This record gives sequence, C-alpha cells and structure tokens, in this order.
Amino acid sequence: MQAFPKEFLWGGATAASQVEGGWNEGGKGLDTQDCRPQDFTLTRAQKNDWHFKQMTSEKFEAALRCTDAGCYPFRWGSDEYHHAHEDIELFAEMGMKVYRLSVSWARIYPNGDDPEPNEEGIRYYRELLEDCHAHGMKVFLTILHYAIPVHLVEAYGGWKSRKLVDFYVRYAKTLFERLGDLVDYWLPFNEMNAGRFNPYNGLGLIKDREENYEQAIYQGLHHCFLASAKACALAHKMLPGSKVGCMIARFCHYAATCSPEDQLQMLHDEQYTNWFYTDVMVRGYYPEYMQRLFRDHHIEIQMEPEDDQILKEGTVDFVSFSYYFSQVSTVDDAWEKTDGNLVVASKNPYLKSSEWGWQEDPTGLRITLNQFWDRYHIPVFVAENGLGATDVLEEDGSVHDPYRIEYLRSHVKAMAEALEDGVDVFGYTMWGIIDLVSCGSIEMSKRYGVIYVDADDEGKGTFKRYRKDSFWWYQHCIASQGCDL
Ligand code: BGP
Repeated sequence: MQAFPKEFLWGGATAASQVEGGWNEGGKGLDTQDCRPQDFTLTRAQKNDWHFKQMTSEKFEAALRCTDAGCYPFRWGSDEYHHAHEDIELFAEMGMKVYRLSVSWARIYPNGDDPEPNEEGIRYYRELLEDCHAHGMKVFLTILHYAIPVHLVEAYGGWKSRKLVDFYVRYAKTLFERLGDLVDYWLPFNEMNAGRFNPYNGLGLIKDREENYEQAIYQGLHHCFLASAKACALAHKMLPGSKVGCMIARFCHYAATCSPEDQLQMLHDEQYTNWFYTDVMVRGYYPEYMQRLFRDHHIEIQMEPEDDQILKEGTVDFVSFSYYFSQVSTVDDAWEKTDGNLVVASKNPYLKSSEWGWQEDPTGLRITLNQFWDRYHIPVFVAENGLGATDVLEEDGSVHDPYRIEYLRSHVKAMAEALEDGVDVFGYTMWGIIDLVSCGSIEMSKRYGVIYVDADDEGKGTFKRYRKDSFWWYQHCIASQGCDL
C-alpha cells in the first residue's frame, strides 16, 4: 500500500469534559457536561434510551445543587487533570504527531461571562501544551467541545442568546493571546451540527424551558456560526498564518432503495444533517436549500445587518469531521432502526454493528473524504474515528482488543484509498486515544482508548494507565507511515 505522506498528522483526540476530571479544582466552574447524570442501576438498553439521555430542568437543577461528584461521571472523567504528564508521555511513546484536545471554557472563565480569566486554568493548559511540544507533538485545539459554563445557561438561556457570541469571542481571544504560541491547529467548535441533533450538548438548551424549541435551535446555531466566524477572523488577525477549521459529526447516508423518494430523502438528510453546517463555515453564507426548510417550518432567524459580512469574513482553512458509522435514508417509517452517535439511525443490512449498535463502515469514510474534497477543495482532517467496546484488563496488565485493531485497520485503509483518489487528507486523530467517559452513554465501560484507564462507570478504580494491544498496533502503524497495518 502507498505510504501516507511523511508530514501526515497521526494522532489521538479527547475532550476536556470526558477526560479531565478535576471538576472543582484549579478554580474551574461547573459546566453543562458536569450536570449530566448517570443511573448506575440501569441496564445498557435503558441507559441508551433516548428519553433517559434527554436533559430536563429537574435533572439540571438537581445537578446544580449537588456539591460532590455524585452520579456525574464527567466530574471525574479519566482524571487527566492529575495524569497529564503521564498521558503525554504515553502518546509520545506511540509516536503520535499531534494531540487533539479541548480547553474547558469553565476552567478559563468559570462563569463564562467573568471579566477576567482564571490564571490557574491558563497555567494548566500552558504546561500541558508545552509538554506536548517538548515531546515533539503538535497541538490541535478545540475551543469548545460541548461543555458550557452553567451560568450561561442559567442567566442567558444558552446559545439562543446573542450575548454568548461576545462571551465566546472574549474566551477565544484569551486563548489566542495566552496559548497562541503553542497551538498548531484551531477548531472553534466541536461538531457544529450537534446543536441540532443534541441541543443540550451543542447549545445548552433544555427542552422543557423552551417555548419554541426548533426556533431556539436555529437561532442558537446562528449565534454559533457567528462566534465561529469571529474567532476564525480574529485568529487570522492575531496569529498570522494560523490554521482554523470547522467540524461536524459526519452522518454518511445511503438511500435504502433506488426509488426516487428514497433518493430525495437521502439528499435532504445530507443537506440538513451535514452540508448546511460546513457550507456556512466554509463558504461563508447560508445555503439556499435551508431557506425552504425554514419557510416550511416557520423558523425565522433573527439576524443583524452585519451578520452576512461576519460569516463571509470568517471562513475556515480546513474542514474536519468525526466519523463512526453510516446509516440509511428512507421514507419508510417502519424501516428497522439502530443506534448512532446521539441519534437513532436506520439499519443497513450489509453492515455489522458495534456492541452499541453503531454500524461499522470503513467504505463510508472513503466516500466521506471524497465528498468533502469534491465539494470544497480545501484540506480535510479526520478529527475523530474509533470503536467503543467493552475491554477486559487481564491480571498481567494486558488488554486484548483485536476488534479495535480490526476497526482501526479498516478505516486507515479506507483513508489510504482516499489519498489515492486524490483527496488532500492531512491528519487523523483517533477518538478516545485514552479511555474516557462516553459522551452519549455517560459511562466508562464504552471504551475507545488504545490506553486503558482502570476506572469503572462509578469512578471506582486506581485510574492507572495500561497499554492495550491496539497501543502497539497504532505505534507500528505510525512508524510504518500506515504501510504495515
Ligand atoms: C462524538 C463526540 C465525542 C465522543 C464521540 C463518541 O460525537 O465529539 O465527544 O464522545 O462522539 O461518542 P460516544 O462517547 O457517545 O460513544
């Protein structure tokens, strides 16, 4: 197989809320992820039930009152807050070229709207990023990966308030000023389309508090687009030559049949769940097809006269996405369903599914890469890809995870094919390079890492790190430039 280019960025990805822990240390404020509870008595099926995962004001207010870690797994994560140096050393041992991580907004601005940043938080990230560089790794920094300071939800109602744009820009500016010399790639928002498929994670919206939920979602998204564009323009101004990207959770769709209705459904699914978001951030304006959707759903986004210009001036340098599975588009409501990344997906009989029902499809990654490149012709980055599975830590400290190796191998091969197809894909950060709390199912036992963390769903354990078999596989993959898989 053709080698990946020498400068290809092999790496791993995490998010502060899922890996860091230290929820009430170093001056950190409480954020929206710290407030998502788990019920440890539920079965897996119950935990994954959509209704259980939905945030309600009752749950949210209970979380605000809870002053210990309680039943809130994001409050302890994988305790990277106390293991950062050790983790960086393990990443470097693997030969990783880049670490994708996020900053916790509430660690820098505990309430989100504070006039001054929290110096202790800045110090924590400076040391962490310096450590990456000392180990020869580049830094890919996500400015906002879901966790919003709770005060912004309580006082302003989350992203539906335009005030958040200014608070976010102040936060981003602080990062550019104080960490700018240590960051190689910037990502203003993780999975922009989450605002639509998971409005609590993406926008800090709580459904039962909204009179018109759909309206609040698109208004909130508009503010996120503005914030992203402003951050992008500001980074380019403050840090000349800086690279700023956008990201979505990629939902790869296949029409269930060749009936024109299913084909049209596929077109709409692609537009509404994927392209809308990248079209705005790459091209700098709202695509025409969304006007139809807004009209049909009586959505009126409040925009200011300067907004067109803001979007136009804040377009990105590269496009990135998370990719885990593909799904089927159909007009048949009775079509069999399965789980997907915070969504319910239609089942594809040609694919096998993970333990959590996500349909594994490496070819979909090749298709996705081709589609992004064809559509935008700007560099493409695979910001997340990986397999959540149950792993077993053996007595001798080993973890045998051939299923993960197989998943990663097939997806790296698909990426190699896309390179051959002519796609300018410049990096790959495997998701959950180290075990962390699952975003969707709020549990540790859905493990993604090539590094095992000895902690259970309730946060009990030593938090000691162990190399899984996939650790050695990835090390070899990187060393051989993806040639020997
Ligand atoms: C993406 C998120 C991540 C991550 C991943 C896996 O949507 O950006 O935060 O968690 O999905 O999802 P899960 O943890 O639900 O298995």
